[in-house]
Amino acid sequence: MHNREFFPVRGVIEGYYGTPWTNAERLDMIRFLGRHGFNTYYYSPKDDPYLRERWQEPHPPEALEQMEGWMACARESGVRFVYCLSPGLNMEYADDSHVSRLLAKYRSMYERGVRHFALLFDDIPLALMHPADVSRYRTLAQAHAEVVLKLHEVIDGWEERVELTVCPTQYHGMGDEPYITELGQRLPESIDLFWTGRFVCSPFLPEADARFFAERTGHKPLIWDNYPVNDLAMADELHIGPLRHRDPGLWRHVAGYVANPMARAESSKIPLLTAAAYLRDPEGYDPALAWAKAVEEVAGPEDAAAVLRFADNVQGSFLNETESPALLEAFLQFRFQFLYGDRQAGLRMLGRLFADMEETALHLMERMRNRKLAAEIGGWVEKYRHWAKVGQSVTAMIEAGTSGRTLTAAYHLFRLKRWMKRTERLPQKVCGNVMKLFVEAVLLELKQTR
Ligand code: LTM
Repeated sequence: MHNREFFPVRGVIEGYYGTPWTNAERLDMIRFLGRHGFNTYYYSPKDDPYLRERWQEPHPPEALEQMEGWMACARESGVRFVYCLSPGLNMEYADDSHVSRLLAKYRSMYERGVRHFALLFDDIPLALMHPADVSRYRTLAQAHAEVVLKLHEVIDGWEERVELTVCPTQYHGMGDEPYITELGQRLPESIDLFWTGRFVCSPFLPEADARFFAERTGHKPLIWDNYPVNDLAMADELHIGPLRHRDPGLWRHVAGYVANPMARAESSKIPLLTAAAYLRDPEGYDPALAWAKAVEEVAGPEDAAAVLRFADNVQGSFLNETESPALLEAFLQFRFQFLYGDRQAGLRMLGRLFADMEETALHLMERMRNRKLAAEIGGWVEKYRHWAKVGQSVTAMIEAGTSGRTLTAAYHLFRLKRWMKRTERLPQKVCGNVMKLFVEAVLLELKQTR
């Protein structure tokens, strides 16, 4: 089957908290999306105040000028540009002047050429807050449906065809919660509803969940996948691992798939390329294979192996609990060699492992050709280099200790503790708990054999 037939909407929503992409990054990303089979880009950074807190005010002229550039770039790239507003922080739904201002803002963008709009009600209270709303509506869903339907009726009468997508306030869960069921049932099927799966960040997106959501709400969900985004509580994680655990048959029950990326635009391209592979062929999608290709494309063939070696240690996320699998396997092999096999061979292997780790870190920091990628992942690579130093101190300590050089062993123990302290001060999540547990196990062993 040709790729275009699986997911009608294949998009990216710039929908994270944090510094929005720069003008150049956004233009580059829109072109990248067009080249890789995506067909939609949603402009919705949480930190553009003119989309949220100050939704009633016009965008400053320079911002509008840039926006026209994004729209032109999207047209040339075969990508739909979707203009999103999130008025829910302070909108009074019962106030007709608020609804009129909302319409006026959409209309002003229509006049600039936008034909795809979204109204986002995420991350606001799941309750009516303004006294006038409380007295007019029975439920929040009723208020939201009224605003959406008014908007829909007006934009439906505009000269050219316009599409509207809505993000409900309850955008995660099963679809049978009172708010979302009511909202879905009040809105026509032609309006897509965003849904992030059972959770805000869903480790799995099963086909059956999407089907259930569609049955309860009357809308095939438009997946808003909160991967690779790493904002707020996830800020210390670097999400450059592949997309995982999205059912091969998901496409049967959804209106489309939209990924929320990281503020780090260049690094986001790696997981986004794996998402592109999934969208092209969900049934045949192989995360490891797609990942290797994605890294090669973004980092370039000369640096791909180093990026993959490093990236193996930053895979921990809500999508993947396995931390540093290659490192863990090496430690298990070392333990076996040290206790039951050739002790010296085990130590040599450990020495090589940590020397390679440091060399990989230096390669990425100093010699990687994609300098933008190097700058974006730099903090994590630095932590990886710190772990290499910890590992080198552990190895030297074991070597000295097991050959009776007690003073040297004590010196390396001192160095180890210093590197551990420095490393643990760095907030980035690298190697999960694998290095720390290895060091603790060695220190415990040392204590017991004293
Ligand atoms: O997921 C949705 C619909 N809204 C927000 C996003 O803006 C945010 O980026 C993600 C991840 O923190 N979580 C949300 O709730």
